[in-house]
Amino acid sequence: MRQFDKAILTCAVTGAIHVPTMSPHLPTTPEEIATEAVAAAEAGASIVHVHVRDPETGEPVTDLDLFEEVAAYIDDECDVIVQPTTGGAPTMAPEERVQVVPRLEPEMASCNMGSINFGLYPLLDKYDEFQYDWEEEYLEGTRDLIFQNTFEDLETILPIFAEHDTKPELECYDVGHLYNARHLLDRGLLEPPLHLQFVMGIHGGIGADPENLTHMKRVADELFGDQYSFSVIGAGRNQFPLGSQAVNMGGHARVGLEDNLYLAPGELAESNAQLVEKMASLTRELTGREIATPDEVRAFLDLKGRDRIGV
Ligand code: KMH
Ligand code: ZN
Repeated sequence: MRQFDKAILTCAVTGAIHVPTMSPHLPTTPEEIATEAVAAAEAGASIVHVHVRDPETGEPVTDLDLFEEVAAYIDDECDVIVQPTTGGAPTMAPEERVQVVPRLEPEMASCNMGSINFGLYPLLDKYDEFQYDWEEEYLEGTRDLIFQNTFEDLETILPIFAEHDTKPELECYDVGHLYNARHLLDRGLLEPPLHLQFVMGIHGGIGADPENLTHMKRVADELFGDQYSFSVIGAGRNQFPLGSQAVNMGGHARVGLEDNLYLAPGELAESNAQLVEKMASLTRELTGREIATPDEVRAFLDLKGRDRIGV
């Protein structure tokens, strides 16, 4: 693993897993998403991971004008690294999801390392009524859905990242995805060093157990030696336990309402910034590591820089 004395905190501000019924604090309009991202940056996030939603209904969309509006607002306000999703929602096709890269030409974007089941339907059991018509159908639809990221998709998508010098953050939902990344590295479709995101606790991916995080790192060490860094997403209530373990292991952590709606058991987070503040304080207290600034992350990950983004 590449050593970095500072910890990188990413904030994923809205995503495509949660629906508006689940929290009144989930940002959905471009203004809300952008202001939440700026506040998260002020709280210590060096990277903000961004999805967009229909401003009227909160439904996840891939509207490039919305992405552009959000990115432009954030860039005007602060120097955080804006990382748009190319995962979009599990319901969207890969060729549609990647279009944000040529449009924004961002410094980084997420890139999903394999196809998986992505079951959001268990969340249905927690709610009796839904605010919008689309929500129940959207969650139920994931019972029979594959989040598609085939080798052919990756062969198409990764050259688009390379063309725009956009660093892919490799979302790995299970151990096999690490081997997919090694294969793509061997074929020259990925360039070292890699920045991996271990996504743990999605229904269809690896479970969010501490032993599994140790195992993911052990396999990554074997496959990539000192040519990779990693961050961890612990879905739901696993956000802080796994984030803390990750920063203790010398890795990095992602928090935010995309992955977890709660500040503590039974207590909804009122903002993304609250989640970042909590992770920053846990990181300092548990490890003594300081939180990296966006420019320190740019240098560590060798990003092209803000002066070369499209928007
Ligand atoms: N939604 C998370 C489980 C992406 O947007 O490309 C992982 C993620 C992937 O954020
Ligand atoms: Zn995402």
